[in-house]
Formats: sequence, C-alpha cells, structure tokens
Amino acid sequence: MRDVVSARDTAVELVCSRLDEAQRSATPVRPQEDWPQLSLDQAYAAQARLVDRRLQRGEQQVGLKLGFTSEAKMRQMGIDELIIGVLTDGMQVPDGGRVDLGTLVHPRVEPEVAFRFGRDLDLADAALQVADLQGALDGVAAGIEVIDSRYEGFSFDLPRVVADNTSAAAFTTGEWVDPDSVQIGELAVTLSIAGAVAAEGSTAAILGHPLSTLPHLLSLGRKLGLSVPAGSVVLAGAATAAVPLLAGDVVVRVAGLGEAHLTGV
Ligand code: OOG
Repeated sequence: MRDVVSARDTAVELVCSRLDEAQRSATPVRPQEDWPQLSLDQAYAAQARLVDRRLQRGEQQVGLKLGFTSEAKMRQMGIDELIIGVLTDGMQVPDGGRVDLGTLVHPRVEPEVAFRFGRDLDLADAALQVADLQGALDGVAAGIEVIDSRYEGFSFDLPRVVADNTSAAAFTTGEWVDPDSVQIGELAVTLSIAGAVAAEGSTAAILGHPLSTLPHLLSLGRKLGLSVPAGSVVLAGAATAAVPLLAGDVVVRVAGLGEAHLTGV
C-alpha cells in the first residue's frame, strides 16, 4: 500500500515540477513522451503543489477561477467538465496594464465576468450555502483572463489541464460595480483586439447566468478544501472561445457592466 501511495506521489511531484519549469521558462512540455497518467484527484493535488511553489516564492493567493462554464469553451477544448484553479497576485495585472508576451508560451485571451467577495468564506464549511456566497458578493466587474497552457500545442485532457492550474496565466478586472445595482444574466460581451472585434457573446453563455457558477464554486471548493478570504476575486469562466493574445490592446466590454483592458507587449 505504501509503495502504491508513494509511486502516485512521485507522479504528482513529477508533473508539478515539469509544469512549474515550463511556466517559468515559457517552454512548453510534451506530455506525449513519458508523462504519468494522473487521476483527477491527483491532478488537483499536482495543482495544489504547483500553487504552493508560487506561494513559497512570495506570491499571494488573490482568488479562484472556474473553467469550462460555457459551451463555446467546452467545444473549443473538447472538455465538458467544470474545473477550478487558483489566481495569485503574480498573475494580476492592473486594468489597462501590460502583459509581457515573452514570458508566455502561446497566450490566449478570454472575456470574463469577475466576482469579488467581501467577507471570508471557508468553502470546506459544511454549513455554508450558495446563498451565503451570493450574500458575500460585494462587487462584479468585466474581466479579461489570459490563459497559457504549458502543454505543447495547447493540447490536453481533463487531468492535464487541472494539473496545469487550468492554464491560468494573467488576469485583469475593470471597475467593480455593486452587485445589487446590475442584472448580469444577459449582457452583451465583446472582446476586441487592436480595435477589431475578435469575439462576441453574452453573459448568458456562462451556465445560463454567471451566478449559476456559484453552486459549482461551492462544490468544487468544498471538495478541495479551498477558502475565499475577503477581497478574493473569482472569474466565472469565459463567455466565448479564447482568442490568441498578440501585441496590442485588448478590451472586454460587458454592456451595462463595464470594460476591462490590457495590452500585450
Ligand atoms: C483551460 C481554461 C478554461 C475558461 O474560462 O473556460 C477557462 C483552457 O482552455 O486552457 O479558463
């Protein structure tokens, strides 16, 4: 039994090391060669270790992100299960800030709706309800996520993308709006790159309504024992398919909610 556990542990550590190295050197890994098969639980264990390494290097956790919450994303990547990843301050870009393309492998951008929570939430607490999450929401904003798979060809299966911290690379959020002052269920979303519209959709593409992600945030977060300290940002997942990030200005506009901006350099 012990041998089985330690062999599994070695696989998790190996995957974590390779992904960490790939991210830091902006050099993709080739999982087809000599890549351990991980279960989904092991993949989340690898993700937790990968995030731990970043925290040990001085980064702070600032939030969480959900992935594959829209049909467009599921179809684009061929995965139909919701996933969760961790956001750190090392990934956070001020609104209108720059993203250095030289530090990334093959980045793509996605238009997002972002939530901000105003009080500490321990998702592992069995008494916590979806209504508590909704009650703790103190801001909603337009957002941009930069994803950058550390796998060659941006190609992965479910455990691989989970281990790779759901391709999280960078993100920004626009001005925070009081969640009670805006209905976010069906707002037009536009992603523009260098002044040209690159993707269009609706917030309804995110599980029918971005707030429908909260039960998933709770169940995935509970399973993994995640916490959401006050001030945390949660990205609800892309409303459209992702688009390559090139040098130039990126603007996400969510009609009636706001805009978020960044520049690829
Ligand atoms: C995985 C991340 C997916 C989303 O919003 O659906 C994601 C990927 O496509 O590389 O962030």
